[in-house]
Amino acid sequence: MELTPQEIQLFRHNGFIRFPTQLSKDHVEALKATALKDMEKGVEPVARQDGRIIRISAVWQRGGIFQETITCDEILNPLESLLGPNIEFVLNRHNHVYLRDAGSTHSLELHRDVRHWSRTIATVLIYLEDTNLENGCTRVVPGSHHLPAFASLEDETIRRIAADQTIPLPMPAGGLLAIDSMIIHSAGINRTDRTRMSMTLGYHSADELTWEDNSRRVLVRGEQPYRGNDKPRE
Ligand SMILES: O=C(O)CCC(=O)C(=O)O
Repeated sequence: MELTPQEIQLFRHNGFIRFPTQLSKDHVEALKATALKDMEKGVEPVARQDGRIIRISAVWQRGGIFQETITCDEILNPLESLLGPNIEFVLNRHNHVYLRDAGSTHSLELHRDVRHWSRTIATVLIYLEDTNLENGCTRVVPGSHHLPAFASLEDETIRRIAADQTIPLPMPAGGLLAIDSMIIHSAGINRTDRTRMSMTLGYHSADELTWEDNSRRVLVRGEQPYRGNDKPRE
């Protein structure tokens, strides 16, 4: 399903959009089961907090259902409305599944994923469990992707403005949230005794000025056209 011109405009204006598509219940259960198995077995690379595995990284490289999810139509069809027909998946930003519990501290601080609008990515958050105010749904500052590129969240005024304007975005299991990664955002605190699992994926349009193969990106839709003006004429 494509996005409407209004949804595309809202994404550009606000810096986020809930996709009209969702992953099926079966897909979510299978993905969750595989991620939990990798966590139980400690399949590297993983991140730990207080000895517990709270994140599995390099999910593209794990293949199987992870790659099926990264390339599924439920994500790539609406993403194509934002990025155009040639889409690359970014291996070295996100590319992970988080299991957040009450003790998790990762990504709780308001932040941007990238530092400049000329190099932003579209991040898709896939919720593998319902997220809400209690278990720490994602929080965003609408429109903050337009703030000056190097507005630093270490600056006290910017931090106060961002904190005052943050809104929570509850999502159902299987729900897909796309953000412009320049948007100021964070995960919320999980105040329950249950987990909150989500997968985070970064995409951008295929770079028409990059000539060499880039081993840190994978083309997941369309083609890789080179349009540099040094291209030999046919
Ligand atoms: O999981 C979330 O709600 C936000 C994740 C996040 O901020 C990040 O991965 O940069």
